[in-house]
Amino acid sequence: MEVVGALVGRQIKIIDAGLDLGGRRRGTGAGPIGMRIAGMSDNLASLGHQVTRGGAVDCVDFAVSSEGDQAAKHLDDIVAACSQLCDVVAETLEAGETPLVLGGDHSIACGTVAGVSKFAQSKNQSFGLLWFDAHGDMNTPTTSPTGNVHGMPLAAILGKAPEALAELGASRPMVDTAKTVLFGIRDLDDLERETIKATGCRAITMREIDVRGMSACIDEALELVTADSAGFHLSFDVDGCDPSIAPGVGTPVPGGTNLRESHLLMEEVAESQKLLSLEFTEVNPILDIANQTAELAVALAESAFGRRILD
Ligand SMILES: [Mn+2]
Repeated sequence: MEVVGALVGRQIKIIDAGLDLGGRRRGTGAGPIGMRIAGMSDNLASLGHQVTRGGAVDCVDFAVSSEGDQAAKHLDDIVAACSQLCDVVAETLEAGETPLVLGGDHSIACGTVAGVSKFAQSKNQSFGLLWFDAHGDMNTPTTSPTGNVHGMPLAAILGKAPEALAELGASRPMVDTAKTVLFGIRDLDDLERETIKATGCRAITMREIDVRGMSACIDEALELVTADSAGFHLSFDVDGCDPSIAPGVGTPVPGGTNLRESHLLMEEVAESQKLLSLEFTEVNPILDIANQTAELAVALAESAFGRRILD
């Protein structure tokens, strides 16, 4: 498989996935609009990429979606959106383009990663997954204190549950656990902690980042997700950043990465030249301050797609 990680001249397809059912908090549905207004397309194009619109995934409106199973609320409508997103992402990669998915709450990652897995399998290759987040997103319907599906996507991707999401990919788990890295976590539920340990994926906490430094942690993470793989998907939950720079999120947790640390991650992602696909999740313009969080996402996307301070 050809690696589509060039610093210039990439074909980037922006796909809107404005889902708000997974967090059961309205506003993330407007995330794609916020990032669009903040200049996502034009700013990436100015770096020398060709940027196109890939349309929007159908997301059932919160007002008409039924909760269904209380252990995994709105699951049916979330699965429908993720299934559609999976197909779009796989087709985009197949066409030699880079999917840039604009969320939407983090449950959309089940669709994105499922799509990457289908593409990778068709090429007989493996891929890595870098999951940037304040949370573990590793609850299951059994362990979740809320039944909110946006706290479960990584559990589904790694083959556990909810069942209907775990089955969306080309294989189960969708991605090799040894090539999966959780990055920036600082807020876990008790039972979720056990699930993270049981899966055996690498989990780099904010404490570890404090002790070892951001640069060393990024190096290790990128080594794991790129080792013997076609490339990696970066699932970027903006709540992984400190709320002082990313206030527009539904579940802010103090103590996240600061502005330069966040950019350093993206700059190193660009340097790796192994970024297959990228998504931004949990941007909530309704909770934001003058679109600051969407603007942060756009600036971070620029770094991930090759913007440099010098030269
Ligand atoms: Mn998340």
